[in-house]
Amino acid sequence: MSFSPPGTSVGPDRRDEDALRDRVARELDRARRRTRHLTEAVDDGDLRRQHSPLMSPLVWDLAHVGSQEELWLVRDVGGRVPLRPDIDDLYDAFRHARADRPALPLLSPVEARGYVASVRAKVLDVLAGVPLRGRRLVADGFAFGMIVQHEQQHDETMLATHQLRSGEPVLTAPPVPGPSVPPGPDEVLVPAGTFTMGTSVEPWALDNERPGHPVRVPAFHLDTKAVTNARFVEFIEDGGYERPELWSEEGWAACLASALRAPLFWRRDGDGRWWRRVFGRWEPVSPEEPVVHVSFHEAEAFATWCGRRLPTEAEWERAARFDPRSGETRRYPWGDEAPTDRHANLGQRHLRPAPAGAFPAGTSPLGVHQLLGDVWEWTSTPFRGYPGFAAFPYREYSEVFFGEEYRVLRGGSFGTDHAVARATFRNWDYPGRRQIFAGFRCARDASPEEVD
Ligand code: AVJ
Ligand code: FE
Repeated sequence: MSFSPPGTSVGPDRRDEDALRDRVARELDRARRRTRHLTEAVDDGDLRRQHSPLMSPLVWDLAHVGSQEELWLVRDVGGRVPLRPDIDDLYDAFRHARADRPALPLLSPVEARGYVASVRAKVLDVLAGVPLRGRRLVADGFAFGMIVQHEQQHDETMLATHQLRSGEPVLTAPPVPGPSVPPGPDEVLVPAGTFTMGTSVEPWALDNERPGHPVRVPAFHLDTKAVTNARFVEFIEDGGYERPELWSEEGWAACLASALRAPLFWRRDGDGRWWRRVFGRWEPVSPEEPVVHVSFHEAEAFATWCGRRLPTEAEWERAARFDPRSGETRRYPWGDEAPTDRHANLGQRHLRPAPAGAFPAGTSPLGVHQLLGDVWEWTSTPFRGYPGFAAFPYREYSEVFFGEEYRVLRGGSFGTDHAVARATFRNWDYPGRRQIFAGFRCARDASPEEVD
């Protein structure tokens, strides 16, 4: 583990730093293996093609990952000369809308692969020499952690592009586990109380998760499971998509404009059975799986239909972090231990969400299943900075997106890596979007007699 020559005295700080360097290198490599898996599964034509106007060509994501890595780790952290300053503009997400990216003079697949590999070689050289303390950008390996999370998030975006693409299926994964415990009651009462929302101590937490701050949450009921396909079919069959009173004004306008009838990727056969396309394969809709590929508007209409509502972001995080035994705020629903394969359906190990009860080790103390993994969960809260927010290291990561037009999603999906899926991690999208791996669970206010 230590790279010091024999005879050199190595203090504990130095040894910790070497262990951190090893961890950073492993995390960078894990992200890169996933990127390669996603970009080697299809041919060059497919890599350059735009599979949906909502998405970039996969070859853009690939070189963009390298370009961000070069910008932060080679130039800023390493103080080295840029490899390709001429391509900065092409891979600046703010310069070109996704829909316009296929027309740009992008690097070819072979050039993009060469570019990301050269950047990575330089980064590993920088990593070997840079102190991981002192300057805030490098303290605890933050900038490296940020770039790992950036690549993993683009990997999830590329996975969403794979789900949108038509043609022969190219991705495979083992089936999800079934429930190994009965899911128990449908909802739990989360008692009123104050918890620490966000974090000031998680070393790789991004700016929008900071700082940790106390939030008081009134008592509320939360579903122990994400809404299933079976329940969503009931909503459809009960005229959910035909009843404006169930929808917000904006939601109903979106429903009419896109003639919504069902979640994205669903179709009904002549016998009235529902099918859904999963990474290129048509299959009967699985009743017990969480519904996925619904917009915030669809989630909200469903909740209204069953006399409920979506949880706020603070309610969601309290349910995910509050330990009723100690009264403390923890890192994960199951405690402070980092996620393993036993805790949650994360990291693209499977290509679909799992039914409730499949990951009993990840259940919260109150009995809420699978808050992390499976599907991103829509909350009712617009994306805003926490009190005391300060953009770091750049405004374009979070701050420029703050405002009423985005809603926050929590918890991560089957396609989210555990380097990203913290209980404090915040995702956001437009309320009408359905291409991400998003579902939801419902909540409702507690009545006064239920509150002590
Ligand atoms: C946090 C998933 C909304 O994909 O736009 C990627 C993550 N930021 N590159 C996005 C991100 C810069 C971001 N989301
Ligand atoms: Fe990006």
